[in-house]
Amino acid sequence: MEHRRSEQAFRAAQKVMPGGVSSPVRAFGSVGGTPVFMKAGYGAEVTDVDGNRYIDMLSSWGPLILGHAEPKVMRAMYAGFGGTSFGAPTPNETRLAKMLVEALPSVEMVRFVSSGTEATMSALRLARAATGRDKIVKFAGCYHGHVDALLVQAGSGVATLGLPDSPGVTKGTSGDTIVVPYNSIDGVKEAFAAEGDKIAAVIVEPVAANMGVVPPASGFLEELRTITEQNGALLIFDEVVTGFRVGYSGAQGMFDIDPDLTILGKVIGGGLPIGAYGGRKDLMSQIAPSGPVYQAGTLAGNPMSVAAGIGTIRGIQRFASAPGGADDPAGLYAHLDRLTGHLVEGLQERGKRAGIPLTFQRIGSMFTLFFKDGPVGNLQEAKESDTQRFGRFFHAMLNEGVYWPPSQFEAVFLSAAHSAQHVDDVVAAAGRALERIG
Ligand code: KE4
Repeated sequence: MEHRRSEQAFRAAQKVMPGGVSSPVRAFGSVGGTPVFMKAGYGAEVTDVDGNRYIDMLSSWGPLILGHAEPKVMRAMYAGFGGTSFGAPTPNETRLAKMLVEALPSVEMVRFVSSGTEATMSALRLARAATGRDKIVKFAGCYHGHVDALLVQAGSGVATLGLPDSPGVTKGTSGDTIVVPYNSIDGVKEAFAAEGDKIAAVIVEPVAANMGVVPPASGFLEELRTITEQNGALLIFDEVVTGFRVGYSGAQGMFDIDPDLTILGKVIGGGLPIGAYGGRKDLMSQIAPSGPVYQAGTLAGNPMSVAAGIGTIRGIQRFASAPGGADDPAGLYAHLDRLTGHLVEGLQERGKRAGIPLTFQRIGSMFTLFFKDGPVGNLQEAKESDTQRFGRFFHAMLNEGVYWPPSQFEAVFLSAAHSAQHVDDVVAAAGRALERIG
């Protein structure tokens, strides 16, 4: 495959943008080589600036559950408003807010922002204001956006005060964050035993996707709900990835748990910039202007973003093969679960043929292929993966015309636009790639 134009584009980009990209993971840092610059996407396929076509396994890190440039979403985006932004309220914001409230039983009110990071930052501020407490518990390997308070790494020990995980994050900021291994209820209990009356909230990816896909251990989320309730702390589900991805009611619907606050993004904007946080009315009504907790945004609830979000959620609701008929949003998720299951079965079979130890962890249409033997239950186990071999797999797949997520610690996301033929083609390509990397 020819990547001359991407190489030129990357050289030009590096002159005026740090690392030549707008977000670090796009720079292929963990897989090596020159990032591919994209020109267009349609359905399950993308085309790069050299004209190479790929089956897209990234779906823009999750938002595009209906595929690229889905016609109804594109029409909704252009038809739904009379301009790009007004800085004034619009009816579509209320329409999208109502869709979220109807889909998520724990959410009575939402506020829109422009990214998942902003939504997390605002939810943490609200949790601290509502409880009058400062400390936050997070889990190693979970990523919630580049919020200072959460760019912390675990120290030694099970429940440790966070250490700054990036220059520019102050010890003061990270000192209010306690880091616990994912799936470690003992760690959570230890944190509450030590600081229970100071902990404002526990924030968790209910299905972790940023150390690769790591499902919650049985009972983990239920225990978090019980411990936070017993200690007067809030439970925050970061559903930026899982919201409208693992099911119409997200992971909270899948596991039947009501968090106090929920963070959303990605799918609810259909690929346009968006974030949202929501929860009980008694909490959300504390957000300005109805309450004292300040949060604002010039482009929050942007007309194009909310129109694309409405178009996407309506597309989910209408999905043709919905067994319950037009209004059974579960239809898309059952279809994607079957399709992704076939893909993973095929990949497992090819991995066995190549004699390469692989572990697959999947929830619905999102999964990670770990280059290691044995389950991954937390960050430490994820880091046992052979990232060098993953890098060779990534490039072998790229040359086969399959755009895999450029990091071992991310997830593959399928869409309604992926067909059985796409799945067969990806399995065949993986078979050749795995043989080649040996
Ligand atoms: P954004 O600020 O990127 O919209 O959302 C941050 C965020 C919050 N919560 C979870 C669970 C997330 O996964 C993310 C962002 N996800 C990454 C990919 N895993 C975005 C890719 C990137 O950073 O370029």
